[in-house]
Amino acid sequence: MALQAAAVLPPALSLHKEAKSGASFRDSSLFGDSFSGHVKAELRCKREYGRRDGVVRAQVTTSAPSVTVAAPGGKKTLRKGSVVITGASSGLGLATAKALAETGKWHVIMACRDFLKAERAAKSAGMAKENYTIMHLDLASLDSVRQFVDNFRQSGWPLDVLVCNAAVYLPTAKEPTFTAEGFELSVGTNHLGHFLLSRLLLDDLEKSDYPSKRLIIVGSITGNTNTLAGNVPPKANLGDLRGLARGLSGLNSSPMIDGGDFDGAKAYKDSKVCNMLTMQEFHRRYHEDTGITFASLYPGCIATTGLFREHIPLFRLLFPPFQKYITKGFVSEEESGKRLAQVVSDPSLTKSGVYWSWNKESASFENRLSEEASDAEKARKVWEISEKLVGLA
Ligand code: NDP
Ligand code: PMR
Repeated sequence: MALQAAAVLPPALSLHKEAKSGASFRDSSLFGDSFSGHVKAELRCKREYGRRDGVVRAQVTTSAPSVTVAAPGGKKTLRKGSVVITGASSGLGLATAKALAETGKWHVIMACRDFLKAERAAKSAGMAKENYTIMHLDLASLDSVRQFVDNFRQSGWPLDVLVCNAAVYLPTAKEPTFTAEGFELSVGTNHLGHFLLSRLLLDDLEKSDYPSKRLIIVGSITGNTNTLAGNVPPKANLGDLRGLARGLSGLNSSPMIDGGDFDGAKAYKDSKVCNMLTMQEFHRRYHEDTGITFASLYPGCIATTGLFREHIPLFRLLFPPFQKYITKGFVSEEESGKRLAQVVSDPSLTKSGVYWSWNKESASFENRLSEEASDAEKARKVWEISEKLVGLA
């Protein structure tokens, strides 16, 4: 029946039969549907926002984003899930978008700062047009984050899962650079941009009728000092948060969370600690009331991604073989994408407040965070200071 339905409908209205529930060492310079008579299908106008030459442009496409169908036997089949992934134009984000899109069970909203790059990336990854929408988001601008939220709401897509994945890593920078609002760029983008985005989109997640709603923030081993990788200097350390409390502006205060001198590699690792603390604070504040699953993860060392674009060429040459043959922590972009896609959609990964990792057989397990990355009092303080910085308190 479902097949017949799909055959008579235009491609943009094809229905998806779902079998499963979706509930389912400084100097580091070297390494420096089933179908019944009661199908309710809606044609919605989708606007895809692109930015070229600084101009935000709107494109209109049609598709059927949300088809929930009651089968005659009373069994419900699941509509397509709708997932927003930040930084889906390369690396882990793109691989995850591709893995989810390929299932035919997910529509991926690729939230990216470079519309054209994202479009090319989706095409070259072989993603079918009806499985994704690109929307502009620059996490280094809080105005852009707010604009994205408005645009997303106008688009009509539900929000079932939000993946905060985008990041910058500036290990060779001698001087700090800043976001539009004047926050040091790594913490401003990786933590504060995502903090505002996820706080604003929490309502949208809560409204979703999808069986398993999830908010996922990508963490990392390098922010966890209970690991060998996390002990490679400079180590993550948020200190007493004095720099964060003063706004990371670098003007009359430090650009670093702990109030110290600027260090790009440390700023990245500190931002990952903030990401992991934020996920746990979300869990404590909202899981029980909303039923949303909050999770973080370390996807493995994806040594080939654009994250290392600012590093010296020798590092980029030696880092992949070092991780493949020495630490054996290497994971391909494709494999890392499958891992994050699991955290998005696997019915067995619904536990909230978990930091997921994978063992050598590529099986997921609940990992332990470092003392600092699991410090509830610090998480509360980071939350409270961050909400002031982004204008929520
Ligand atoms: P990539 O550089 O390939 O991807 C990062 C993405 O973030 C890109 O799409 C980039 O956009 C986007 N981005 C950067 N700045 C902004 C911004 N201001 N606004 C919107 N998007 C932005 O790196 P990875 O895929 O490796 O990193 C993805 C995540 O995985 C990060 O959170 C990282 O911390 C984490 N991670 C990575 C590991 C690794 O070994 N690579 C290990 C552990 C965690 P653009 O394409 O336009 O540059
Ligand atoms: Mg690391 C089991 C050992 C292990 C793992 C899993 C990683 C992951 N790294 C390990 C060990 C080491 N690294 C050792 C022994 C060294 C000293 C030679 C080392 C060095 C090193 C450097 C210089 N490693 C790095 C760098 C980076 O610049 C990367 C970084 O810290 O980015 C913030 C990095 C990484 N090592 C990893 C992972 C996953 C990274 C990328 C970090 C991230 O995205 O969080």
